[in-house]
Amino acid sequence: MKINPQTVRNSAFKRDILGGLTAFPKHLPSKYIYDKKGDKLFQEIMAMPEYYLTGCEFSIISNNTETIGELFRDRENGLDLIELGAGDGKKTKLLLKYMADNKFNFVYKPIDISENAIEMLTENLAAEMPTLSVDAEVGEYFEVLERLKSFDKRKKVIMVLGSNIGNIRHPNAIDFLSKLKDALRPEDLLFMGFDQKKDPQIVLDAYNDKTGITAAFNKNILKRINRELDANFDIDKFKHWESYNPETGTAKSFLVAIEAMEVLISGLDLKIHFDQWETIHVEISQKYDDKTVAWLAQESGLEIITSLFDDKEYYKNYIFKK
Ligand code: AVI
Repeated sequence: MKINPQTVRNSAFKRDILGGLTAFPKHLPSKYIYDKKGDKLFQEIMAMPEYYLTGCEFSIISNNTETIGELFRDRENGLDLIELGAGDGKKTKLLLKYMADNKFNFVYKPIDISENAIEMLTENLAAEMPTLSVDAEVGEYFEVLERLKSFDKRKKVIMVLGSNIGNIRHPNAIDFLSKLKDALRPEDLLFMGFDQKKDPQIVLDAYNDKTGITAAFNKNILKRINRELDANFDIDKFKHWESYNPETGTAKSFLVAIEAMEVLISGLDLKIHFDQWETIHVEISQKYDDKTVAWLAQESGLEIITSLFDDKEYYKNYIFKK
């Protein structure tokens, strides 16, 4: 029997929504925010002045393009540049341009969970850099990690930008980094962005913009459940709430029910009760420091070669090897 991947995805979606909304306290996986509308809202978030992460990482890569590019280079056999969570590729293009201009022999392999993001990126690269070798894939990080091992004919560099690792808790981050390490050979590199601990107000503002874009992004998960699972969440009855614990470096996004209510999710044959002020925890955005990154690396069997940062040290990109 042939299994349709869309069916598998739908059943994982159903299982995760059911599990999260019947748990106490309630929670939902942030990866489900990213449908077409969620992708668009995330683009808007990245363009907001409060969301410093994108600008900081862009400045790190643009100020150090040559250093990074030359660390990646393999003059003999070339390399595969694999990007997990490629998004719109704006920052990566700086490196791709350097590598293309300096006659690197390489293939760029962007991988993203969003079909929509991959489609837009490949179209855009075909228009802007038509001679580039691009081999894009849609998939979840953990699914593709296994496949990465088969890229063993020549040097590979794996990139995870945008502090995407911050959306998972430390034990899962160690698991993720350990799996990445298993996919690396001694000559391979891992280039990863980690948002840093800083003035707590700056972190809070980044996830609680006055224009309400982040609130709309967070609430998009309820809209998606309404649409895909025939539910009747009244979006206006939920308030976006951000917290940041400067001790642990964990920012958390919640949706808070402003009044008691019942929600029917027909696709799950489920009625859920919300007490007034009951929460749904939707996302964590972990902030780091050098000690924490060194600890994560040690726990995962990785070695830090170097780190690069912006002038305010809000954000750091670390280069690891096995
Ligand atoms: C994708 N990820 C790293 C973003 C973050 O900063 O945690 C998602 C996001 N959520 C709200 N704003 C941005």
